[in-house]
Parts: sequence; C-alpha cells; structure tokens
Amino acid sequence: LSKSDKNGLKGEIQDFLRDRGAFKVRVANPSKGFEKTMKGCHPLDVMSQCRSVIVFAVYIGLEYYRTILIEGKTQGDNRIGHIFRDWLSHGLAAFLRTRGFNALVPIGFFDEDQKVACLSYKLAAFEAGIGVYGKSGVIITPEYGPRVNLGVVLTDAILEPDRRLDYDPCHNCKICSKVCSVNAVREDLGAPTSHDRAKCVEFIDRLREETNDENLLCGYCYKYCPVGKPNKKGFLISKNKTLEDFGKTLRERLIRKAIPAATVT
Ligand code: B12
Ligand code: SF4
Ligand code: SF4
Repeated sequence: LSKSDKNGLKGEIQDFLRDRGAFKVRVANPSKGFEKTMKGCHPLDVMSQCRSVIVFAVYIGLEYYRTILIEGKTQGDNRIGHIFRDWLSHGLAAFLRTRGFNALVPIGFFDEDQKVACLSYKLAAFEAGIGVYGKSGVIITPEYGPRVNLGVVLTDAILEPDRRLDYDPCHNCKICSKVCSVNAVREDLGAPTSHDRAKCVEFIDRLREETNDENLLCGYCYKYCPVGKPNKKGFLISKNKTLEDFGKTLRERLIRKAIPAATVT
C-alpha cells in the first residue's frame, strides 16, 4: 500500500503538499475550537459548507520575502514566497475539486485598514497543531520556530482532524521583546496578548512610508527567535532587507523617523 492508500484522502493531500515543499500538513475541525476568532472571520463565515481546515507550513528564510520588481519597482505585496504559497494552495484546491469536493483558498482582508485578514492563518495553524502562538504573536513550530510560511485551504471534504499541540516554546525567553525596536512585545505577558499588534503595524507602516517601500518588513522577532535551528543559507537577504542591514546609524535614523518617540537602544 502507498501512503495515500493507507491514509485515504488526507494522506493524498499530505503527499501532494509534501512533494511540493511543505514540511507539515495538518487539519482542524471548523466546528471545534476557533473560540478566539474575530467576529466575521470564522472559517464558516468564509465558507459556510466548510468541514475541514487544511493548514500547511513551508520552511523559509527571509529570502522568502524577496519582492518581484516590475519595471524596477515594487508593486504591492508581490513577494515571491507568498506567490509560491498561493500556488501550492490553489494547486491543492484544484486537486480537491477534481475529486468532487469544494475547496477555497481564503485570501484578502476582512478589514484592510486594520490589517485583519478574512481568516487568521495563525489561528488555523494553532487549531490544527502546526505550532503555538509565541510571545512575538507569530506561530512557533517545534521544527523551525517562527520561520515558516503558512497556507490554508478550506474544503467540504470530511478529513480526520488533528489536535492542538501541547507545547510551550517561550518559557522564560525574552529575546523577541529585547530585539523589538518599538517595544511591541511585552515580556511579562503570556502569548499572544504579549504582542502589541497596533504598535507593530504602525511601525511597519511608517517604515514602508519613510523608506519608500525600500524596506517592507522588520521581522527581528522572527529572525532571532532561538526555536528551530536557523539555517544560515536560508537567511540570505536581497531586495527587502531587515533593519539590521542598514547599518547602525541609518537604522536608528529610520526608526526615529518612523516613530519619533521610539527609544533606540
Ligand atoms: C496583516 C499581517 C501582518 C501585519 C500585522 C501583523 C499581525 N500580527 O496581525 C504586519 C505587516 C505588521 C505583519 C508583520 C509580520 N508578519 Co504577517 N501577516 C498578516 C496577515 C496577512 C493577516 C494577520 C491578521 O489578520 N491578523 C488578525 C489577528 C486578529 O489575528 P491573529 O494575529 O492571529 O490574532 C489572533 C490571536 O490573537 C487570537 N487570540 C487572542 N487571544 C488569544 C488567547 C489564546 C490562548 C489563543 C490561542 C489565541 C488568542 O485571536 C486572534 C484571532 O481572532 C497574515 C496572513 C493571514 N491571513 O493570517 C500574515 C502572517 C501572520 N504574517 C506572517 C509573518 C511571517 C510576518 C512577519 C514575521 C514578517 C516579517 N518578516 O517581518 C511579521 C511579524 C510581526 C508579528 N510579530 O506579528 C506569517 C506568520 C507565520 C507564523 N510563523 O506565524 C503570516 C501567517 C503569513 C503567512 N501566510 O505565513 N503581518
Ligand atoms: S524569541 Fe523567545 S519568547 Fe519570543 S517567541 Fe521565540 S521563544 Fe518565545
Ligand atoms: S516585526 Fe518588528 S516591530 Fe513587529 S513585533 Fe517583530 S520586532 Fe517588533
């Protein structure tokens, strides 16, 4: 028996995604858990006939955030890794449709101004047991820490659900709160309330504005999290640099410009 025969459709889905680069594929039941969903952003709000939430993770470095330049300019959010992830998700949705199921890739915002997606991939990953929320507000996987990109496909196929992980990666670690330039991670609070989303969003918005989209992201908390062994080769940075790559003086200037009241240490 092949893996797929043994595990049925779920096994086939896992094979499909693993063959294309995902290292972990799990399923959440939309009718269980999801208590922390924002109003309007439940999987059943996005797809009323959804019976399974398929979540997968791809291991990445910051290179993943390299942006495709069109006529020498960044055009919105066309980051290469996101396109790859969406390609995987749509490939799986197409595969499920050939099997007679409905499938939907949740893309886009519920509230664009507040940067709230129509479905939180992190919450889906938490419910499916891909990882748990860390103090920095992102999902920490035992395998690669936060350095993963998450994909979600909703379907009406009934698949055996997995469980949340019983895992506490943060313990007394304070690294993300120490490296965050704008104190958006509180070390004294538990995850995920420790992450001040508004501060982080404001900082990144202003950073983009001040650097004319030269610097799209910060990601210090993501880069320095000690969980999962960082593979140096995965951290080649090209077009979209992190703040660190701007050199100390320029970095401090960018932070001050972005948030004048920020304390730069
Ligand atoms: C908008 C967005 C941003 C915004 C806002 C960030 C944010 N934290 O919301 C900005 C531009 C700042 C950003 C930055 C980054 N992002 Co971003 N972002 C998104 C996006 C598109 C939507 C996030 C969203 O809607 N949040 C809305 C809030 C409401 O959802 P939530 O954060 O999960 O909050 C839930 C919990 O708080 C939960 N909750 C509340 N109380 C409790 C209590 C308990 C016990 C539990 C379990 C849950 C819980 O309730 C909320 C849901 O209702 C997602 C993709 C997606 N569709 O999900 C990627 C995503 C979250 N980003 C990602 C990444 C990697 C980053 C960066 C590292 C990028 C970088 N290199 O800098 C940084 C990290 C910043 C950080 N520390 O969070 C990854 C995260 C991967 C991971 N390991 O978790 C995602 C999932 C993209 C992807 N497909 O992989 N991002
Ligand atoms: S850096 Fe430390 S505290 Fe922050 S998310 Fe990673 S393990 Fe948790
Ligand atoms: S992405 Fe940057 S600003 Fe946001 S929490 Fe992480 S280190 Fe802080």
